[in-house]
Amino acid sequence: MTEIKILKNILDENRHRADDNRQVFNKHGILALNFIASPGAGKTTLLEKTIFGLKDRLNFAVIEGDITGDYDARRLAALGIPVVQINTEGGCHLDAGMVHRAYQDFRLDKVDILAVENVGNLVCPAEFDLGEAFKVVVLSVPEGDDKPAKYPLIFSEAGAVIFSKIDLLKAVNFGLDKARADVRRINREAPIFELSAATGQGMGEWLEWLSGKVESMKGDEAG
Ligand SMILES: Nc1nc2c(ncn2[C@@H]2O[C@H](COP(=O)(O)OP(=O)(O)OP(=O)(O)O)[C@@H](O)[C@H]2O)c(=O)[nH]1
Ligand SMILES: [Mg+2]
Repeated sequence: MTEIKILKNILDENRHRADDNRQVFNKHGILALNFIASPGAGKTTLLEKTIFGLKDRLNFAVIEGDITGDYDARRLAALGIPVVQINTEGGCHLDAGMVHRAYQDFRLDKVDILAVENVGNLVCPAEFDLGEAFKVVVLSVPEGDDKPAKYPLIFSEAGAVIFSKIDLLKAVNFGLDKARADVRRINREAPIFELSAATGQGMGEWLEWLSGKVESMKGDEAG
């Protein structure tokens, strides 16, 4: 029983901090996104291509979550945007407190989209709200079309789902219809994008949808 209480306290405290983060992001008109996927699903590559595609129109900042090292942070900093690396030193997810400390380094009035790349993991990050507007859950097709059915919690929480590495579809025998239907059973709302950050296929639709989200958020503020 004690263990259950401790976990509840951790999650309650995280929720309060996440609400504080959300207030800060809203105050500054920032669309905060929490990118979640298995290791190697293509989060950083997708972020590189997303930032490259929109950076003339929108200002990005990135918080990179990794167990150790700063490989991904260096890849994204090469695009000339502000990046903060968090190392969890073994932890399998980011929490709202870590994100709070990380964004102190940014000039928030200059940020339109704050992208958080969570630690590669399809399970642990599901429980920890960071204060994001929504979670972007990325499933690369080599991982298999059964993953939405096997890891339903994270797909149920997604504000957008991306089937990535679609260029590998034929080679890995991923059933798009099955995966789509399984996501829909779990999550009625989230748009599902099918794209390849490597070839650019499907990227246009994702970028258009994302910039529309920023516009509607800024519109809500003005109104
Ligand atoms: N074929 C193909 N390969 C891709 C695509 N996107 C990423 N990759 C490759 O997949 C591998 C992992 O990509 P990353 O972007 O580093 O994946 P990640 O999810 O950020 O990985 P972690 O941060 O370590 O969890 C790299 O070798 C990429 O080149 C894609 O659209 N198609
Ligand atoms: Mg990465």
